Amino acid sequence: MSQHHFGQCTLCEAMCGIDVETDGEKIVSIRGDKEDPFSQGFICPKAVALKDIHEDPDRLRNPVRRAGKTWNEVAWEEALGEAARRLVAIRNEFGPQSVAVYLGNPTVHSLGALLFAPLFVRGLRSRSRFSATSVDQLPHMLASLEMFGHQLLFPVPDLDRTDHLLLIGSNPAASNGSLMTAPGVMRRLEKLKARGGRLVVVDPRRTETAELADEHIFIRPGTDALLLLAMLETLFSENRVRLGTCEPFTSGFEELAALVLRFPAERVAAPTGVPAATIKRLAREFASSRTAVCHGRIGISTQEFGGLCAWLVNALNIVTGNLDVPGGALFPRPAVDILSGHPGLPGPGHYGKFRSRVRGLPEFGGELPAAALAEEIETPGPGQIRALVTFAGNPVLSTPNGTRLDRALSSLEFMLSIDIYVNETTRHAHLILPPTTALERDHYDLIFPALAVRNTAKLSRAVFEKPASARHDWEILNELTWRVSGGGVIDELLSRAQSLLLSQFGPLGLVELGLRFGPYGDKFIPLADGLSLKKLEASPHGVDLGPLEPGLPRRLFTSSRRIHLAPPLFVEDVGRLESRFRRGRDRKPGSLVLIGRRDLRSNNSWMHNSARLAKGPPRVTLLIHPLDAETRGITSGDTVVIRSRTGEVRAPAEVTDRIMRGVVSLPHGWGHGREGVRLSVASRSPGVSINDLTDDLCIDALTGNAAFSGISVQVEPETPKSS
Ligand SMILES: Nc1nc2c(c(=O)[nH]1)N[C@H]1C(S)=C(S)[C@@H](COP(=O)(O)OP(=O)(O)OC[C@H]3O[C@@H](n4cnc5c(=O)[nH]c(N)nc54)[C@H](O)[C@@H]3O)O[C@H]1N2
Ligand SMILES: Nc1nc2c(c(=O)[nH]1)N[C@H]1C(S)=C(S)[C@@H](COP(=O)(O)OP(=O)(O)OC[C@H]3O[C@@H](n4cnc5c(=O)[nH]c(N)nc54)[C@H](O)[C@@H]3O)O[C@H]1N2
Ligand code: SF4
Ligand SMILES: [Mo]
Repeated sequence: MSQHHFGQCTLCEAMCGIDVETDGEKIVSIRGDKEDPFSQGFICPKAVALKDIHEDPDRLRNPVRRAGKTWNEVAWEEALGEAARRLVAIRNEFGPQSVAVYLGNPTVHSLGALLFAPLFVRGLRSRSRFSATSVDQLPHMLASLEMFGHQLLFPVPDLDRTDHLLLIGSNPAASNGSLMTAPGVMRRLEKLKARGGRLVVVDPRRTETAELADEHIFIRPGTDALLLLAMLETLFSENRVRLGTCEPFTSGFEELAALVLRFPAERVAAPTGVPAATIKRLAREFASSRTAVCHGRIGISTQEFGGLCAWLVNALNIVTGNLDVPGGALFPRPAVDILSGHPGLPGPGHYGKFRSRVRGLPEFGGELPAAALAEEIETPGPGQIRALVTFAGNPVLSTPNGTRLDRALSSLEFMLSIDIYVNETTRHAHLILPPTTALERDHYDLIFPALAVRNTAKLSRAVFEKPASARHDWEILNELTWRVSGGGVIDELLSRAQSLLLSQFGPLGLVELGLRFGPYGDKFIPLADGLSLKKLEASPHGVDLGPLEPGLPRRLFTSSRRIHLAPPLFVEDVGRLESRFRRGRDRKPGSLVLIGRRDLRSNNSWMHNSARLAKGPPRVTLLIHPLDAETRGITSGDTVVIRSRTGEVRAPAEVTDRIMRGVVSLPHGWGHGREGVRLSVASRSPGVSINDLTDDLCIDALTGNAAFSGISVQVEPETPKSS
């Protein structure tokens, strides 16, 4: 007899509702849940691949230990004991900083990991903490911290009500949206257009999203901060600014006004490649629209001026009166409020409290930039990293200068990976501990409701009971935590007691507390009507809690309870931007500028082992403009060699005018041809890694975030054509 299980897809940020039909242990189908009030039946092709992950014969199901090039299964107790012993031994000999940890992207998509990884990391007592944050949204987090007082207080575009959406460096047609949880985002954009709204896309590539837009504007990679400053200059000098409802609690208006005057559109037209008249028109159209919202993502955050861009996007929304109003950018009100300050949940955050040992890069929220990981492993001296734990991360493919990190990992004295595959990163581990995966665990999303375009709540129960021999990620983390925590007998006892208590509660027990004490909760008052796990259990498709609503200044976390429009950190960084462009972009003659891209049927570096997603024409191609191709004697399909300071790769060329002249694009997440990778499907079309070309020295110096966009490369045919 078949059964239907309703839940949430946890592969990306969109939180789509899924309907998984099973027959015993078999998955019959995975479809969109039509009754999910938020996603209304939408799913993308990746959801169906949850089945492939579940059934993948290459997926690890038991701990494995590496002996040279072979892997042998080990019992859980033995593996956990050994892992902890080796980490503690290295810490005892070389000090706490010698043991590092890297948390990857799927950490935020697992309730158990999200709650228990921070405890494990704290237990390690090391400052050598890294995560995918610093190859992703760190600039946005710094902007939130500096402007609104909390690293996770993100203004979210009110997609379903806005009259004008300006998207900069974001391609939801492929990514399904980011820092903007909106299942079926392209349907929502179509509706925006249908109700007479305007969609404008600024991107060095005419993306699939740009194809839908009313207007697409090419921009030179890495110059968005200049564009945004010039848009603001137009608005200030033409007296088109208004703070609207935020006026009583916004400071820094005069400073911002004075600063942007240095950036008239005429001054930035050449470096950005956007004509002055276009910049002014963009600004005027934005400001004169009844409601408007600007949203920037990966393209503006993983670049040399990511911090400035994230700040200026917020500033544009604020000075046009579009913050905290319907149709503009609003702060969600999630049912479990992760900003509430509950113990175990992230605090407001901090920046620059300490710096990395080798390059002096700033910490953010207690983490160091991933771009510094390799040098911290390679550079001798006190504090050198000698052991590494990776959790759900593949930094060899996902962080800049992956080649260098790849080499560095092989020099570690000990490496532990908590991961489900032997891939480019985990192949270096001495031990791999595999947790259960999405369909085997309960889920309640703690992060993405705080980024969602509508307030909703949903509980997903595990589709399958986990096999008796399997462990959930939180169980693994919890076991490791008490084993590594001990600073003495008392510490160890306390830590063990905490661990026992937490394992009694389990992740859902903690969610229950958050729900009932949360903004929609019953506060445990008898007979009170409010959200609880039981209520959610009774609504398997999820609960709609309504559109986003204004919430300022109550929601602000700044000590002044004001929005800081011109935080000193950003104001100072404008000097770096100016001198960068005064100097000109120091590029070798004939060089091109490399950017990345995403593909709808891929998920960063790790879903290429699903045959249904991997099929089709090769996706790792170099997009190049016809004029750039012509001067180099390149035609579509030719293999080209792409070189940068850090490395070289080969890929077929795809000549297209969808990419700006002077710019080339490769997708990220491929490069599965490395020796020892155990991904049988992915290895058949391995592609190459763009991060063998990106540079660990190219970062946003303010935030330490990786600058993937704007890498200078040389491109030539592998075999020059004879003329
Ligand atoms: N050039 C370039 N580089 C980029 C980007 C870019 O745009 N351009 N994007 C960046 C961004 S935004 C991100 S978020 C990062 C991602 O970078 P990472 O987080 O380092 O890497 P992922 O590719 O997400 O790899 C996820 C890992 O988790 C494992 N995994 C999958 N599911 C589970 C699970 O349930 N539990 C555990 N324990 N492990 C699991 C997979 O096997 C894989 O090893 O890449 C960044 N790198
Ligand atoms: N299918 C799929 N979905 C995903 C992922 C995936 O790998 N595959 N990854 C998930 C993750 S971890 C994240 S963080 C999100 C990211 O979500 P998005 O931010 O939407 O990611 P991208 O599709 O990479 O879009 C970034 C865009 O920025 C453009 N760009 C590059 N450089 C510049 C620049 O200098 N200026 C401007 N203005 N634009 C620039 C690129 O051409 C690209 O179109 O996607 C998530 N969803
Ligand atoms: S867009 Fe696709 S991957 Fe993302 S949550 Fe929805 S179905 Fe899952
Ligand atoms: Mo990401």
